[in-house]
Amino acid sequence: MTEDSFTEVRQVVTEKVNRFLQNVFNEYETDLTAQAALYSLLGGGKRLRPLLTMIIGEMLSVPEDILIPFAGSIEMIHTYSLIHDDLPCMDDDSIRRGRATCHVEYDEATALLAGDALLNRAYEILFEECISGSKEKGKAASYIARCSGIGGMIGGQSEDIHAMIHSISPESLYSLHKKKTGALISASILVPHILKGEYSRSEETRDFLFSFAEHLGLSFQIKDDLLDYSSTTSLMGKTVGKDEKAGKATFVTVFGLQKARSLYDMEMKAVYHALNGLARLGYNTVLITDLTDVIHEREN
Ligand code: GRG
Repeated sequence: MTEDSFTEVRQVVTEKVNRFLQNVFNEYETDLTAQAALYSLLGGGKRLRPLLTMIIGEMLSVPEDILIPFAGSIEMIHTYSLIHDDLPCMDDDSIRRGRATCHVEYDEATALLAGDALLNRAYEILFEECISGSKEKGKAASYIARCSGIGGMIGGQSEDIHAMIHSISPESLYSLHKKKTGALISASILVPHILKGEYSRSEETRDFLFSFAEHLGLSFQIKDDLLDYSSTTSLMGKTVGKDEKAGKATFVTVFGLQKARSLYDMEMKAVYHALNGLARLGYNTVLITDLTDVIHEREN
């Protein structure tokens, strides 16, 4: 695959996901909370999680129309988490995805409800898929809920709120970020495999996908911490450099810059190792490798 053809695939898939997302609040056009939710949902964002779901789904030969509601719901849950994370009671941020955060553009109460609306609408979409669909759809929806909940993203966020540089062990830092950032990335990667159901190469495939997901999630967070240290607010589209000032535990503040960079390299090595494993099983990993390169090289 040439760079151009991946760029084209990325654009086409992103457009399909965006088209799905544009319509999720159609019944509520005049509702201010729905407008605030759409403001955050449609105002930028790299769409990396739905891209992971769609491209891995394609690699596993899961039909696109089955994948779309799952990919879209994951992006809705991700967006809700960003809206809530930006609230004054959490990270208190004023810029996200290159523009005013939801509570700055609207108000705190509306932003809180917009996040709630996104989460609940995501689950409504998933329930609708389960009602009309297979057992696999139920399992995939349940996995998304698990990864988003107290054992995943919310649990990680809860630990992160209280994690300060001097009181956290390296093991706890890894564990909280596997949950906070890694769990929803895992859902994006494992959902296509769950939707595919049982088949001959299933166990080995699942193991490589698990490994890919775990290391990609960790590398994603370490890179975020490295960018928070070295990038600019305009490039990132969100406020940078707050973590160190606030005494927050990040891979850079806990391990130092050099060590954080080498931990990042280690995670990325493991990511590509897992992709090689999938290629050895006979999958066409060209697109997912290209997407991984994009994630690896991201500057925001
Ligand atoms: C509030 C329940 C709750 C959870 C919040 C994910 C999260 C948990 C907070 C976000 C904090 C943060 C910036 C974490 C670093 C990794 C991360 C999730 C970055 C944002 O994801 P991108 O880069 O964002 O994919 P876009 O905007 O491109 O979708």
